[in-house]
Amino acid sequence: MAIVSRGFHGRRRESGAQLPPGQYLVKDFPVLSAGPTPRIPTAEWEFTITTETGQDHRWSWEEMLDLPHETPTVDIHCVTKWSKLGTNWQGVSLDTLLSGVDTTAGYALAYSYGGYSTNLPLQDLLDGQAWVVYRYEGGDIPPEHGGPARLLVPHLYFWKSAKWLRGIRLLERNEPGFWETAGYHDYGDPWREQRYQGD
Ligand SMILES: Nc1nc2c(c(=O)[nH]1)N[C@H]1C(S)=C(S)[C@@H](COP(=O)(O)O)O[C@H]1N2
Ligand SMILES: [Mo]
Repeated sequence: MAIVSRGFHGRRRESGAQLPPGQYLVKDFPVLSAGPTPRIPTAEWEFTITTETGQDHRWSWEEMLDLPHETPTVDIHCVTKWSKLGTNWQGVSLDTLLSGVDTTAGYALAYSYGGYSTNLPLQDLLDGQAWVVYRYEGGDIPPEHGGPARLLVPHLYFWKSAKWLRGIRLLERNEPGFWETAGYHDYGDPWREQRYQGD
């Protein structure tokens, strides 16, 4: 596993490519939402990690803001082919959130206020690859872009970065989310152009 992923990142750096295959650059920030934008007051917002044994770990807005934060600058790649380079976020690493969580789960299902969900291997949330972000370019995240807080998993297509994040369920078995059930690729690596099932 580790060897495959090291070799893969190596190849990417050697190629010098900033854009995954089939993508084009945008300067603006498109909004892609499958439904209406939910408005969640931060006083009511909470984030829950539920383990495969049913244990809940819950953070209020204040508790989330009190955790050590990071400021990732990342490129994002939407499956509809736009990419945006060098976006600046602030939030809490999933490594931090999962550090006190006792789990042997292999999979995660992120779910949102409003009903959206998306799945990914738990490993893809670890090792500095994923954050719960609550600031974008120095301000609050606008509601249409997923505020108060969204998931940010930039190494996968952006549909994996659930907006209006409500929680993450840790699962022993893979469970497809909203777009994955509708025919999108289960994993969604933009560098391998995994857009749809069978890619
Ligand atoms: N809750 C929720 N999260 C979501 C979506 C959505 O429809 N609902 N769309 C996904 C898709 S397809 C993309 S490309 C990005 C778009 O984020 P943006 O609107 O901030 O550009 O959010 C992802 N997260
Ligand atoms: Mo997307």
